[in-house]
Amino acid sequence: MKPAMRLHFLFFCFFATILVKGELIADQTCRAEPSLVSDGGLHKEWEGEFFPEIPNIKYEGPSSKNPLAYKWYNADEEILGRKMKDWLRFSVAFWHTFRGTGADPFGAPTKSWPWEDGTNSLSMALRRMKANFEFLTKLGVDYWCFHDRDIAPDGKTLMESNANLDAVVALAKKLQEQTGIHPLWGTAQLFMHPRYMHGGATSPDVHVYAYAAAQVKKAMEVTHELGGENFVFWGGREGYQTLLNTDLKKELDHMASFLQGAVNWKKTIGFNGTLLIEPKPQEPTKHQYDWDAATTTGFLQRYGLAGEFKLNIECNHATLSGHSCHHELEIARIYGMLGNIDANTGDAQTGWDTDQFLVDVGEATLVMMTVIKNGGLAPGGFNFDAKLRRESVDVEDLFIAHISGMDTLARGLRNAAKLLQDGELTKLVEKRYETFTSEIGTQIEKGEISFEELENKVKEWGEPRLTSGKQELAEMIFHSYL
Ligand code: XUL
Ligand code: CO
Repeated sequence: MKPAMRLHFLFFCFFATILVKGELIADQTCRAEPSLVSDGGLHKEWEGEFFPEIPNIKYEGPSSKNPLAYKWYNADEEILGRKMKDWLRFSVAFWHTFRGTGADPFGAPTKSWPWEDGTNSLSMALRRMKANFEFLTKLGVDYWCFHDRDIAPDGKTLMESNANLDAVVALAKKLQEQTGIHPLWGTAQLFMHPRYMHGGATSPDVHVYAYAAAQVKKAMEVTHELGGENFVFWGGREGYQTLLNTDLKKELDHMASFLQGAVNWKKTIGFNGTLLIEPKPQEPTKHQYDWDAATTTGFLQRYGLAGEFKLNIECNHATLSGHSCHHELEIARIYGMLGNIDANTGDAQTGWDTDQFLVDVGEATLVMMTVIKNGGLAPGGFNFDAKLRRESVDVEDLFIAHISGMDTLARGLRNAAKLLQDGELTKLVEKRYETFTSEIGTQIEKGEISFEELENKVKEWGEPRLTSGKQELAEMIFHSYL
């Protein structure tokens, strides 16, 4: 690359990194120059294990001080009649765990995993996939998640990209057969490449819309080929920066046509997985169309797509939209739209998507209350859309982070099961609404009573008595279970 071009490229990297998740950009765009499919002579053979120092992670119970052991997650232990692993269905996100570099808008990558050779080559992608399966096996999880472009390098043409993807998918399939692990979900990455700067499905350029459709078509096919249980749409650049240059109605109509196209393709190829939409309010665009669970459900209903999709709720996205994760999960649950959870958390002092591993047991208990009330998540699960901090650079940190996140949710599951089984909080809530179990309450809920009849009732009853909301008692009960 000429010096001037390199400068230009670095400039792009800097801004792209600000706009999206620093790690993905840094890895796939800044470290790797576009269209890299050759080794650049850097490829070295990899012998033996990728994590020789790490044993298979086992359950040792709450008193264990071993950082490489589970204290709360006991995969085969039954809680409320179901194995913990079946409630939780943990998945590792390939993009963070194997493509995360620790780069941020102000700093270069910090991770230098021993198996990486600094290229975005096909041979590197194949080696990385082997590392992925050793990681999944040692951690003892059954699922993984991927974007098309984080498992295989972009080529110079769509067909070259597809061929790269096919080569990596063939290896992944072999490793899946050996391990019994398969994708919780796959997705198409429609936000990294400059062609998608105005969006994919909502780009004003029909050529870009077509490219996005072709990319999703292929990503759905390989997800199907690998036995993926779901397919996710996170509209990374489906939104706007200013309404002054945007035809809002056209973009929403186009997004709906695109999603309908995906539904049609799913049926054509016989893919039975669930299609999931992942709401997020902002970042990278100022306003993302899938703002939150309620907005996304409204959009799907308006376009007649609600029966074809469910939601993938990500906790850090929930807080960015001004809600709690619990709120987003409950909205999705009561609308019958809860499909999957991207497990992570944000930072109370930081206003963006920090994608941290969840360590707050209270939060995990709230999350698991919804999951239990939902009867579980299958065919969805918990995908760790979470990354190591920039400063965590040891290979064992990758394991510790996942173990910690899994233990937090497992502890949440134990707490939530006990809390719901004991029923104290449920009774408190039922009591608050008990007047609605009266004859009039039932008539209201059935829509069988008019305002006039209600007015007559008030004339008879007089002024309502003030009843306590019992918030502090509810909080006391909840916290006694943590
Ligand atoms: C972005 C995000 C994505 C999606 C998949 O914030 O969460 O990683 O989960 O594209
Ligand atoms: Co996510």
